[in-house]
Amino acid sequence: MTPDSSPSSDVPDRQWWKEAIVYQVYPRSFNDSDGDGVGDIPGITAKAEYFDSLGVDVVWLCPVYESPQADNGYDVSDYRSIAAEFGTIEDWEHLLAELHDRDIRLLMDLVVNHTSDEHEWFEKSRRREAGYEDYYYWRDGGIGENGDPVPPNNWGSFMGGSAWTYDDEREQWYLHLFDEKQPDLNWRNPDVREEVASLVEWWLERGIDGFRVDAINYISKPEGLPDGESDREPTGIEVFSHGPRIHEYLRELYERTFANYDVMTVAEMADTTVDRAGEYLGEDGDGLNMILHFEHMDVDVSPRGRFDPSEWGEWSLVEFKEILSRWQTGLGDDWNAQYLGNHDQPRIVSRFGDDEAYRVESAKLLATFLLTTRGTPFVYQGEEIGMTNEEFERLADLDDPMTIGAVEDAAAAGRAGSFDELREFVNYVSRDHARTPMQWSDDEHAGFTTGTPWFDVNANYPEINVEAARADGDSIWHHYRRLIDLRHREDVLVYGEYELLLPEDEQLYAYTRTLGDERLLIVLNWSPEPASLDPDETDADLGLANATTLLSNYDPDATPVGRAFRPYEAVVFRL
Ligand code: TEU
Repeated sequence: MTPDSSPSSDVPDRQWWKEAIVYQVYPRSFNDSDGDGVGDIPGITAKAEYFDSLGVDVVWLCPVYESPQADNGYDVSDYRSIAAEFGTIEDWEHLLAELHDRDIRLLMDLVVNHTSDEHEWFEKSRRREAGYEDYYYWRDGGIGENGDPVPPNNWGSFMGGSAWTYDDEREQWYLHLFDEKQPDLNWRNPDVREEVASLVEWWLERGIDGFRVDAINYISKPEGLPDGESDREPTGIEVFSHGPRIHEYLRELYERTFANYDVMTVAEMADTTVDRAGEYLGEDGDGLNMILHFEHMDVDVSPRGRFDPSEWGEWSLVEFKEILSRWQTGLGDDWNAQYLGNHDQPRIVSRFGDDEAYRVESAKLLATFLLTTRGTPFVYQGEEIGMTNEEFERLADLDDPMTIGAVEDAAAAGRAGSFDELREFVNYVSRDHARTPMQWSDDEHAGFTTGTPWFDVNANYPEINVEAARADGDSIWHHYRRLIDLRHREDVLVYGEYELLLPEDEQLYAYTRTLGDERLLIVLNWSPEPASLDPDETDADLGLANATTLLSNYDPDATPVGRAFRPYEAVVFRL
């Protein structure tokens, strides 16, 4: 805390995880140490100094457990071991030690809505081994009008097609809300809940600092597994999301595990509103610390679902502000996570900024937004150097089963005859954009590997890479570093109240953060045209004339008071 920031008595419920900045690592695409073309744990450890120099406090590691990699590790076949291609448990222990030595904490990914079909629980379950029969959702199907077998209900999978697959060995259908290699665990079975609690405990005992909890809003399915009836996609989502016993399961898990450790828990929950969030968050909810909600991720896609190709690509700043402000102010004493991108989303500068004429300015604006709003900020690898979307020319260029499933569904529904008809849509929504290898330098393959990368490196790496960014004091990377530093120094940026100004302005996103006597004003010109801030139009008496500039993405000495904000100009003022 600096001498001029507020005394801690003004801060209710100070917590390390509220003050932390999280950096998300997608191991497969981060850094390859052994030249096999796939990122690995020693590669991540080699970048411990990198995390430290950027100033982040927590590293979130996407799944590194043993897995057939049908969904890049989100299909776990053994929760207590490390995938050979990523390293060994000793490598993982070394990573943890190297991070902890630098006061950086480690968040693991907890994927327990489903396992891999190669997990031994599933193998035993499909053989009906005693004690394992009900570990998953097994059901008999029916016979359709033409005499063919039909699945037990009409639910669709997030990866396209039906959520059910027939298993010849067990001679029954099993449920998988994601890929057919990701069967859903049956949380109704107390033995399953016991297994989950025990593996969570196992990792907590190894000294990790918390979990990001995957797709957790889907773990409770209603009695009888009724058909879905809305036109939302995938079919049935309104039935299988936030099911009837979800709070019982999460509260039980919390009391048996997280409650006994000083850890942070972040629940990934699509399809969640502010009102509902309170039921999950805090001691008076299910004990979770924060939620990765999706409302702002849905701003530019079809209301029926992100992979519906009939509507996409349009979004308005006014609506974006409305959504995010609702989350900023609507949670009462509860806390939340703040993010713009991750491994499931396109690159933020391509989606919410301008990745051509104003790539640097708009990437810095997005960083300013992320690091000056309320909630623990999550930075996804590559955002800090303004990595952009890739251009996928053919279906064969894609890797992500969700995008490929959406293309196959569109073809099956007669919406598109060829990939070409969907190319623009795919290039807008694909999760693959986030999964191209991290661009470290202008060496071959961007310094990611000395071998052949598992996924093509974006061709712009000679220009956009960490080495170049660190060498240039004006770069996006240094802007992130300065913002992280500022957030660490200013309690008001963490704990201050958020107030939106000018809600109807189509270019400016302006808000104040207030804590005791401290007040900051953040003005973001979220557009490629100049825009003026007229203090008379705002409700608050801002006293802008006496404001000082704390940070700007243009010349910091040229305070924009009395003149228009330039394209994508982003300024943090102290009032
Ligand atoms: O994502 C969850 C997920 O994909 C859905 O919750 C969401 O509804 C969907 O993306 C709609 O846009 C997590 C992981 O982050 C992702 O990488 C995995 O593929 C998925 O779970 C399955 O484990």
